[in-house]
Amino acid sequence: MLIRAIPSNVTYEFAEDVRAGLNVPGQKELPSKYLYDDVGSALFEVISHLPQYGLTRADERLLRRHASDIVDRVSGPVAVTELGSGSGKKTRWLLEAFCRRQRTSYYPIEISHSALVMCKRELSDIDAISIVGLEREYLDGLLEVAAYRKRDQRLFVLFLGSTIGNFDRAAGVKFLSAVRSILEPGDSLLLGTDLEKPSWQLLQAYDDELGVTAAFNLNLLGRINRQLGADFDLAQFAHVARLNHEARSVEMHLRSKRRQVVSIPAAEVVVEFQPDETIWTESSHKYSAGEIFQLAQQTGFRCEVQWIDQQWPFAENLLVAE
Ligand code: AVI
Repeated sequence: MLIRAIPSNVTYEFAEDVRAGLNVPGQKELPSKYLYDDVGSALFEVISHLPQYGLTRADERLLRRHASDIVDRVSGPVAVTELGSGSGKKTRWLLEAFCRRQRTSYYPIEISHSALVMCKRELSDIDAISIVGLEREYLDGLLEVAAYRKRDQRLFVLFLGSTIGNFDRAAGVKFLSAVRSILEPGDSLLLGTDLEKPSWQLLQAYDDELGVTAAFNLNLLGRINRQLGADFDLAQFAHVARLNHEARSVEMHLRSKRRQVVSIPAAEVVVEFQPDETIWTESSHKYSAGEIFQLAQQTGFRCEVQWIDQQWPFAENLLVAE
């Protein structure tokens, strides 16, 4: 597989975002995309196997069960691209179904180089596939894939795993509209969305008793220590999962156990934490099934079909660009 990387000053951007987020007056915050370095991605993989966290397995079940149906609804020559492919494991069923029909190009778009390498290892045994990985932010990668598109070829975009839930609702609308603006009428987007469920189930899913989600969250401070030379004492922070009923989301925070001062040399900042003060590291928004039809309409798509998992409320939605 080819991986197209562009030189970028990743550490500089990380330092800038850390400085800005920890200087926000009121609620300190860090962007959730930084949870996924090599350690964080490995911990997320473990989370996806936890009995309390059914999201990834529901996504996989739906894709496996409905792969042929999904693929049959996309006619003609197709290029497949995926925003945030991760290891690519759950995409296998769809790619196999496309490749049974015709030779298929697959463009995974990922900011993580190691995820692209895993993706190649996972999927390159499929017959009649060609894989070109793009080490890019989602929209930059999608613009590039659109530029490669051949005449009469449709784009089939995958945005799975309810990553849309990690955007707040307004940002989700903006993002899907931006995706739509890169597509042509008739192109499709398969969107995975985690659905609303009881509070107890959400709290267990985001604060498992083994402490894997806690480690996933705390690793963000570990990453800042490793990459930016900071002196966070991880034992002095605790993982917190909190429901936000108004936003219909679960939030992850890191709570300072005492007053402490942390220095982050590469971000040129010294940060003071009060006892119980938190850093907000992620929000995971949950949707109602009906809301997706409105979301599609609002962003220039039509939701053609929705498949819902019976064991864990999760929907796979096929959106067609109007
Ligand atoms: C990747 N994303 C959809 C996961 C979620 O459920 O929001 C990330 C995650 N955070 C804690 N556990 C899993």
